[in-house]
Order: sequence, then C-alpha cells, then structure tokens
Amino acid sequence: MRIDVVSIFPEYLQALDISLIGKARRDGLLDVRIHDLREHTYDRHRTVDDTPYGGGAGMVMKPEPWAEALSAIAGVAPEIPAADDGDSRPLLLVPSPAGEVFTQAMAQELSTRDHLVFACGRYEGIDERVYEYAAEHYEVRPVSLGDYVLNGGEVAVLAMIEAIGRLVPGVVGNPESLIEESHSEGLLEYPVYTKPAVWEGREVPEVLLNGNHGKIARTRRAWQLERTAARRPDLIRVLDPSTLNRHDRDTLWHAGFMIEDGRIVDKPGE
Ligand code: JCH
Repeated sequence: MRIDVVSIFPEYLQALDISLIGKARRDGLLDVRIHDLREHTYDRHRTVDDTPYGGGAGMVMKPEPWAEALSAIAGVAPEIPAADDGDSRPLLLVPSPAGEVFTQAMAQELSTRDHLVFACGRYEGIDERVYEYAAEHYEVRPVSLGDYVLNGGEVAVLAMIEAIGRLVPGVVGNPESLIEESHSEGLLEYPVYTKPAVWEGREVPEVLLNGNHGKIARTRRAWQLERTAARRPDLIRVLDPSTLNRHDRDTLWHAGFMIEDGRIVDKPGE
C-alpha cells in the first residue's frame, strides 16, 4: 500500500519510522512518503497561509501550494490496470473537525486500497476550493478523529495510519490478535494480566491460573459484557440479541439490560 502525507510539519510524521509501522515500511509492505507543503511555495517567506475572506479569527491555508502538492502526488501515482467498474482515483483523506468520524469499519475498508493520500491542515483549515480542485484527481473524504478539537491534522493522520496499517496483511506479526479482535466486535476488550500472580498484594483472578480454557473463555466474555455495559452502554443497545447465549443474557440482566421484542433495552428503573 502506498501512503502519501502532506504537512507543513513533516518532522511530526517521523513517529511513522518506528515500531510496527516502521517495520512494515522496512519490510516493503507500506510505502509511506512524507511531503513538506512549503516545497510548493515560491516566495522568500515560503508562505502557506493568509487572512480569511469575510473576516474572523486566525488564518486560512492558501490554495496554490496545496494544488501543486496534490497534483504532483496524483501524477506520480502508480497506475494499476483495474476493471473500470469502480472509482480508481486515489483517496484523499483530509482530517477535519467537520469530517465523517473515523471508525474501525472505515479503517478496515481503507486497508484494502492501493493508494491513500493525507492532507494535514493547520490554522483554521484549508481554502474550500482545494477540495473541489482535488476532486478532479481524487476521491475526497473529510475525516474526523472524534468530537474534540486538535491544532492540525498531523496527530489524526498518525492515528489513522496506525489503525489502517495494522490491518494490511503481514503488518501485524501475530495475525491471531486481529482474529480475536474481530471476534469480540462490538464489545470492549476483557482485562488482561501477566506475572507476577500476586503483585503489591493484588491477585490475578483465580480462573486464569487453572488452565480450564472453556471456563476462561466464558469468564472473559462476561467481563467484556460487564465492562461494555458500564463504560459504553450505547454499544450494548446496538448488539444483535441473536448473538447472545443464555449466559450472555444473564450477565447483561445483572448489568441492567433486558431483551424485549428482539431488542436490548435498559431494565426499568435503571
Ligand atoms: C484542525 C481547527 C477548525 C480548529 C486545522 C486543521 C480533527 N478530530 C479532529 N479534531 N480536530 C481536527 C483537526 C484536523 C485538521 C485541522 N485545525 C484546527 C480547525 C476549527 O473549527 C472549529 C477548529 C483540526
């Protein structure tokens, strides 16, 4: 998979040289290229911003450097011969507090693409006409990491590349972890423990020490349901009740939920 990132802070993206993603790059699984937007400026101050038309606080990113940077990347994109039954343009992902929220399902879909391009804005964002211009060469998708405000797109891009990259076949060394994750889809992870068995007087739950793997699996499933009910009740309410066995239903009952007309609802008075 080819990934291009355009930013005025290319040093920010150096985190992609290390750990799992760094290894995947060295192994040739990910071709990540970081571009400095200021390489596409031609004035002595390498200006990328200007004041907003219509007034308002802060500065807006000028269109010209973005147009040149995005055209250069789209022009050098490797053309893979594909059936012309779909949209073969590369995807341009633009982090924005006004984007569609980035989810695991989106990461899953994006991990199958040949070419992703990320445009990191700063200041109050990028001149809107850049998105219209880019749509001639790209499929453009504004994406939000979540409902909170960052100072620019770089942190969001680091998070998204990590989430997408680890789903590319071969990037995660032990693919069993990905299979386990997909099995617990829709629920939070169960708590995990390692040695020593007693630490600072705190014991690892007995069930994990006895090697009864059926009992361990049932207990972990109950922990997942209890933790999800406590921290993310919104996820419990959208579970498909047909995926819940008697034991699951009992756990959820004790956590304040019941099944009514084929849907999971809060128990009355909770
Ligand atoms: C960004 C900004 C507009 C602050 C500039 C570029 C993404 N999930 C998420 N939160 N924040 C971002 C993000 C992404 C790119 C940029 N800023 C600063 C821009 C604002 O309007 C309210 C506020 C923030």
